[in-house]
Amino acid sequence: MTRVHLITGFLGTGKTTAILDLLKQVPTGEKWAVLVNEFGEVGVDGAILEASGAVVREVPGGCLCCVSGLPFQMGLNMLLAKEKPDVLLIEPTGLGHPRKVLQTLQSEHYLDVLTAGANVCLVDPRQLSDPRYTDNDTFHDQIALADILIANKSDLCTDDDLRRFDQLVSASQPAKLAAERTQYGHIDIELLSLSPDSKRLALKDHGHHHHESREAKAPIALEAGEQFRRLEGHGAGHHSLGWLINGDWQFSLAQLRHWFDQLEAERAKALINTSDGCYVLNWRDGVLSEMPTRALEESRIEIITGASPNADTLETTLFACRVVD
Ligand SMILES: Nc1nc2c(ncn2[C@@H]2O[C@H](COP(=O)(O)OP(=O)(O)O)[C@@H](O)[C@H]2O)c(=O)[nH]1
Ligand SMILES: [Mg+2]
Repeated sequence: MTRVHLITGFLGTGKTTAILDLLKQVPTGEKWAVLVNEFGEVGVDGAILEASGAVVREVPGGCLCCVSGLPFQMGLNMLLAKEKPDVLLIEPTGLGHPRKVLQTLQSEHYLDVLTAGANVCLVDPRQLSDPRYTDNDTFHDQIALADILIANKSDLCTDDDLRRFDQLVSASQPAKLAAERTQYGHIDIELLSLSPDSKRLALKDHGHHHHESREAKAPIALEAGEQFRRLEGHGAGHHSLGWLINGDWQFSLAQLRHWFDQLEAERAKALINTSDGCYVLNWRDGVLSEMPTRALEESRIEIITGASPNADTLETTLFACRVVD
């Protein structure tokens, strides 16, 4: 039996960071795997997790709850059959609704292979006073369905932000199994051994507006000789714009920083080959974080915006950051 945990949280709250940290705590002899679903078409998180050596399966393009179910189930079935992990962590897109995923995992089909572990929701407490989040049903449902609530990014929070988080926890019905403040997604692996409350899934639906139906596709890669591919998508009131770029292309890190500085978006991330080496670039609320990573076969960039992005302009300015010798 594989114990499965959903790691939820809105865009950029620190889900991938938390998973990377949990994987470092896995006791020797145990096998943990990750299934990651991204809103964008290009898929960056899967590659970030893979670069850390984790067993990963990726379902890009859409929200797990709305993709017709099949690509998700196929991804899940293949991962379970091939890897037989002791524990499976699922990172749904920050725009995704967890209920359908939980229902699928608890369906008859998986009775013999999966046991429900505690579900974790990461919250950036600063968002608790921001109507962009507090007016969003998915935001509330992610919190309601979680067994464990984590206040991440506490280094960036004011006392008021943290107080709002504490109030949220004490007002939660049924009570949360655990609630913690943390930074950089650090969660004690022991917390995941807590048994979840099976009644939580029966909670009233906050009124999930089904996103436009989108097919999740298999993870994509460039064809031999292909230089780049641009991929666009939309759903849940958001747009995704991304590029897969031949790994031979090198970008100037300084110029990329400038490009991100000019960016107007909800979220952006990249795995990219630069003249200073390969990097994971993570952009959120105007702040860019940089982390060196191993050599890449191809670069991947993904932007999520509210309004429809000007893809041609963004592409021209992005490609102008390329170092051509
Ligand atoms: N300052 C600060 N940054 C964080 C913390 N946790 C994560 N981050 C950064 O937030 C960005 C988004 O994190 P990520 O794990 O990709 O979020 P996800 O979209 O929920 O998977 C990354 O640049 C992280 O390094 C934290 O506790 N404090
Ligand atoms: Mg992520």
